Amino acid sequence: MTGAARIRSAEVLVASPARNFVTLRVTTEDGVVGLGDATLNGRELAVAAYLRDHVAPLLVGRDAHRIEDVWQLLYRSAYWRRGPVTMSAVAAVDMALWDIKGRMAGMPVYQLLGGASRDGCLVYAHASGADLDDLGDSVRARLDEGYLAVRLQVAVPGMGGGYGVASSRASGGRYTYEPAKRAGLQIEEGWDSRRYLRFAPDLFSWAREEFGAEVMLLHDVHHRLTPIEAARLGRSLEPFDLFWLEDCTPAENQEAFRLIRQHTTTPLAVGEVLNSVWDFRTLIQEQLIDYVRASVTHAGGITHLKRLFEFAAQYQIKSGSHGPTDISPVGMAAALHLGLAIHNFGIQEHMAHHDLTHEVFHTSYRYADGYLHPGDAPGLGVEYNDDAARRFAYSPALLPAARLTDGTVHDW
Ligand code: CS2
Ligand code: MG
Repeated sequence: MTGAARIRSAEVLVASPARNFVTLRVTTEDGVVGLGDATLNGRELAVAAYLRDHVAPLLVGRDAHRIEDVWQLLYRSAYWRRGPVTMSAVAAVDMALWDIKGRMAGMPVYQLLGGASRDGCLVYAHASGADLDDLGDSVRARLDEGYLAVRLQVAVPGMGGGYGVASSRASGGRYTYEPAKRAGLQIEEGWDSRRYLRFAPDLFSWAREEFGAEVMLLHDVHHRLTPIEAARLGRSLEPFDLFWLEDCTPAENQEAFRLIRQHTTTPLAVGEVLNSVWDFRTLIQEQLIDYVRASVTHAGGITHLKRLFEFAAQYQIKSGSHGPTDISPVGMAAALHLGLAIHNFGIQEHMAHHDLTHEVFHTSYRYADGYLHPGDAPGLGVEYNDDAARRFAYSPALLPAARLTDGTVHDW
């Protein structure tokens, strides 16, 4: 095989710089290194074992250049298809091979994907608060940083908390929302859909009065409503011109969105827990949503997510990649390379990582005035610092559970 770049090793790196991350490092016989993100929040070690025990032995000796062939091999020959663990493992390999190809070509990955379709990727930041005053401070901080789009989450009065509310100020005075908690027992939060549905229009009416018409406002319902409740929410928020309403009901039943769509013109974003193009088939073909929220890290890597976004493009649906702190800087870099290259880019979530995370992951993407650019370093542009990583041992962390007032487990 002329020009082959044989794989010498595939190592799984688990570290917890401020939060847990699983990283795959693929090295060729010539010493070219590629990184892939394999972090599945709260279920990290399942992907680490899948990669270490079942995928790494398959990779050694293969040609790192054959990205499509390796993708198809991992997807088809496992026999067991799809699912978050499998698709995150495949994603990590795919990212690492794109990284290697870019480094060998001396080009940033976005150039290999067809080159830039825009100057930078529009991003949205998070703002949250225990009440509207607190939320106001958080929004103003994001606007001062130049963000043009902000996601608003606030505790619902009388409900004791709510999805997406930051519990602490992290480094640099930033509010970062970290859903996974390093506690022995799983944290449980309360939920009351009626209170929430009454309060949500007040929240956005306040926000428009406070911050004006121009700023793009987003909101995440985190799968808490039934389809008809979601339809009502979408309709009640129409006067406030949301950029999108996210995960208003669980999407395993894709047809549920037909009902929501009949009732509201509020743009809908779906899919951070989905991982295959098949999970989106009805949502896309029937034009039931406006933004695809899948991520490079959980939906089969650059190769598969590109396919999914191109499918969505035929129906005028745009990308809106998931980008919380539980996607590592490697996953974020990959999302930015893909986002810069595709035509139907919509927006990218940007929940800035903790300073400790950047001690392990050195990135070359850059933020300015509401946009992120992946940078022009060869490959994905991220380096992994082993010495720093050794200081941060894995520490189990769990996502919370939600319970209704009567104690029934609800969707979180
Ligand atoms: C959220 C996430 O970013 C988002 O939109 O829904 O913070 C989500 O809760 C976490 O990624 C779960 O791991
Ligand atoms: Mg979300």
